[in-house]
Amino acid sequence: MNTRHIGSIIAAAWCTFSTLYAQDPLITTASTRPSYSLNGYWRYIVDPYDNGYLDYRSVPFDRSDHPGSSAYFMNAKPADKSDRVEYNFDGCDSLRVPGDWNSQKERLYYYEGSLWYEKSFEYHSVPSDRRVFLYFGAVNYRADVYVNGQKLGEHIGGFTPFNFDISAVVKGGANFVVLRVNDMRLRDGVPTLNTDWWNYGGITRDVKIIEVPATFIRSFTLQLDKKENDILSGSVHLAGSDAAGKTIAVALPELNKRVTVTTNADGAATIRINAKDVRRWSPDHPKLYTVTLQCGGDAVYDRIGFRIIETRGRDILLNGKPVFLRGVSMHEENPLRGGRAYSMDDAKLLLGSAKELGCNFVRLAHYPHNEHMPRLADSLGILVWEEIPVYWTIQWENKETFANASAQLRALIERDRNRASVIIWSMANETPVGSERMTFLKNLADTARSLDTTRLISAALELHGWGSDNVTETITDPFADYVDVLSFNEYIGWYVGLPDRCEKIHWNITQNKPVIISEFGGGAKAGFHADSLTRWSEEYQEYLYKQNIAMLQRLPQLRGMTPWILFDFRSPRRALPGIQDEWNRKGLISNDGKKKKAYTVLRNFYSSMQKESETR
Ligand code: GCB
Repeated sequence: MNTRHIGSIIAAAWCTFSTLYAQDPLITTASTRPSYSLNGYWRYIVDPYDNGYLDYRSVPFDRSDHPGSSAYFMNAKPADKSDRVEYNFDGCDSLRVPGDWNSQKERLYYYEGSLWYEKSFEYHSVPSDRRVFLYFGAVNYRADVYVNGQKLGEHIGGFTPFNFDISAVVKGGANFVVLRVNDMRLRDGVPTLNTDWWNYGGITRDVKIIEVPATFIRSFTLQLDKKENDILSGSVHLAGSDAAGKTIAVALPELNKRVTVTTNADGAATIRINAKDVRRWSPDHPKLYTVTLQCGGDAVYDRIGFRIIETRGRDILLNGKPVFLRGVSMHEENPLRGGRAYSMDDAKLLLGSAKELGCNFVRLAHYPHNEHMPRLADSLGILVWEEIPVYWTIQWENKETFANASAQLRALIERDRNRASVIIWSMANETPVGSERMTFLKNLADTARSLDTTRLISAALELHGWGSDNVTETITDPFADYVDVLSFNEYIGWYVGLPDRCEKIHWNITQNKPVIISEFGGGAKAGFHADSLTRWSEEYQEYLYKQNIAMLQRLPQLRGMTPWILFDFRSPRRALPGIQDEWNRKGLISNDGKKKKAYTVLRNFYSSMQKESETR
């Protein structure tokens, strides 16, 4: 057989193979369904050369045409243990799931590459009228998933949920799941090679098994209708072979409301419920209603708040009233424990700290955070900006990169579209103006609008030029025309001049839209005190905040801000010894929980804004 022949066989096999690898549509009703948790300790093997995945010709072992012995598959569990030539999970060390590997093992602190996870679990035999799904909250960055030695598929993107139907492979008794997780940063990835945060690898969010009837409620959404404010409108989607013509009962028991809807040929139905006596959700009254859906043997529920968010000229209106967004930016990191945040307790630390600062708004930067965050924000009454990791320099011209970004955006919207707290979908952060980037972002914004008409679109843009006088600030980015809220990052007093530069700035922002300052700030090492012109001192950062706040109050369209950032956060870009030590020090609170002087400046400003809004 000549080489060309082998190549074409491989190519043909690969095509069939990759279509098999599609994951199942996301079950957005997963969070409130009863489930069997696979959280806990998983055994692991570090595999920097990808030996468990690729043979010595770099061909994946799990490709259907691969002639290799199963003994070389990381996922194989030979009946006779001696079959396994190179690998064995027995006797391996364990990692906690959910959780990143970098913060759990010192030797994995800087590790970027492949790591294999394994967990054994007992299950019962599944009746033929039930379906079983394996659900992951998120795995950073690429996951290859195997159950009982059979590959289910792959998922790309480190911050969004996904699930696989395992009904055909799970069995009564002992089972095992194996994941190859690879967190290499990729030029064509989303995000790409360069970011200002730690690339935490691993199974970073909850893992669970969900069992449902053969036909089940895969997703539903219910919101106050933006056009008809006295109607709750939404949709429901069934999955399964028998999804057409099904009756679904939708109820809000607290208000004695109940309607039934019937699914169309695609298993979908629209919902309309009279909303006259529904109390609106707001930060002051974060009222949530239990909404239940029942279809045959399947029943789901969610806790949902109902509110209207819109813009009028330069105002952001929440339930028809202008609102000022007293915000702060945050990463999904628990600096006190170290590592990626993943739990409700972590969410309480992050959102509780924002609340204590006087915030009614947070920016969850720079990627989708775990689902506890918007759920807790719903019940605490905090408005939320969510974003996808289209950060700095994505490959704008690459169709696969777009498909990747768009898949992350879709999964985020699908997951959080019932969260009243979430008011803004952000498309990108600090991306360079250019025609390919414009098409990319415009297509993303169109995607978001096609999926959700009830929220606002934004992106963290940059300031453009200072005019001939060197102090006139403008936004000339054409993407400004496509957003509902104009947001930009500005680092006057840190990357641009000293803090007193703020006094000279003249705003010339001509767009008739509300403005949110998505970032401003500067670094300070907690406990380092000096005069207000000494960089890294708390006094410098304090002065910078005072100057910026005074400057921003002269911006007529200012309707909110999310200064950078609540806590110091880990970043490999921040090496300055004795000061940064791999922490970005722009936090208002240090990584050991100390409030810096600038914290008080912002808290006082927010408390004055809050009083002003109460007396209006
Ligand atoms: C930015 C980025 C943010 C960085 C920050 C900084 O503009 O959006 O991700 O961490 O600046 O500290 O430089």
